[in-house]
Amino acid sequence: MAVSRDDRNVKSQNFVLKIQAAKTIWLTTHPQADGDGLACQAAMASALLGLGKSAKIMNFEAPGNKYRFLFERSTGRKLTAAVFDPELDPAPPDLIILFDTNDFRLIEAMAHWATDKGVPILVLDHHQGVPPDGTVSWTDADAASSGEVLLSLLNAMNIEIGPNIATPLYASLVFDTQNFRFIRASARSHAMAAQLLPLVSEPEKIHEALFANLTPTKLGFIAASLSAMRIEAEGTLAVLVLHRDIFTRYGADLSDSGDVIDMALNVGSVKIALLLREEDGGKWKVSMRSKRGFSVLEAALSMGGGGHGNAAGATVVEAPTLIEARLKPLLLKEIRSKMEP
Ligand SMILES: [Mn+2]
Repeated sequence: MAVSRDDRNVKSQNFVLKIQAAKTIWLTTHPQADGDGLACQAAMASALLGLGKSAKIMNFEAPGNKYRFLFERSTGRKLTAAVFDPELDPAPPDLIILFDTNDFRLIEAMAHWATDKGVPILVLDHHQGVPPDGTVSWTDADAASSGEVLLSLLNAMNIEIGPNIATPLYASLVFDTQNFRFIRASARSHAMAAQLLPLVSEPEKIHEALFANLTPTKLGFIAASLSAMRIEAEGTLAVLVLHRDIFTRYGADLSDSGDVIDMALNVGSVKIALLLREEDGGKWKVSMRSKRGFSVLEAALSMGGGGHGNAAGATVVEAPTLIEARLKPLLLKEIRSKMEP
C-alpha cells in the first residue's frame, strides 16, 4: 500500500520530535546483533552524543568480535555496549530506539520492561512486516540496510555526517549488501557509499573485519560445515543441518554459520539455501537465503518467523528432520514456480 507523502511526513516528524524531546536514549537491536544493527547503534550514538544527549547501547549479548571495530571512533571516547538485564534494575531512559527489526517478539523481555516503565520504543528498520500498533517508526523496506534508513533520518534531522557516523553507516551497507552483491532496490546504496566513503579513513579495514576474518580454526569449521552440506533437487537447493557439537569442536560462534550459508549461494545452480542450527533448549534456528527472483519469506512466515524475501528465518522447537520435511516442499515449490519459463 502506498503511503502518501503527507502521511509519511507526519510520521517522520513524530519520530524526530520524540528524539528531540528525549534526554536519555537507549539504542537496541535484535538478539545475535549483526553488522547492520550494531552499526546503526554506533552511528546513532555518535549523532546523539553530538546533540548533547545521553545515548546508551543496550543489547542482548556482547557484540561478536568481528563487529567490535564499529564502536571505535576517530574522535571522542570509544563506545561501549551494555547487556540488558531487568534484574539489575537499570534506570529507565526517556526513549528506546530499536534498529534492524520490527518484530517485538525478538526483544520480548525489553519490550515488557519498557511497557512497565512507560518507556516508548521507536522502530527504525528495513524489514517487511509492521511493528505493533501505535509504534512510531521510520522504515523503508526497499533500503538495502537499516544504516541506509538511518542516514535518511540523520539527514532529516540536519545532523552533520562526520567520520564517527559515516564509518559505521558505510559498514552497515557493506555488511547487509555483502560487499554490494545484494542491492535491494536501486543505485541508492551506491550513491550512499559515494557520499560516505570520503569520510571513512580506512575502508579496507572494514572489509577485512567483516569478511576477511578467518582463522585456521574457523576455516576448519567452514570446511566441516561445507562437507556436511547437501545439494538437492537438481542442484537448486542447499541444505545444511548443524548440531551444536560442531560449534563446540571448532570454538565457532553463531555468526560463523551465517558465513557458511552465504557461501552456498555461490554455487551457480543453487537458488535457495536452508540452514538449521541447534540452539539451547531443543530450539533450532532456521535461516534461509535465496537468489534474486526467489523468495524465502513465505517459508519463514509459515514457521512463525520473518525477514526479507532473500534472507529470512525463524526459531522453532521441533526435530530438525521434521522442520526440514515441513520446509522443503515450500522451498521446492518456490524454486519450481519461478524457474518455469
Ligand atoms: Mn539489516
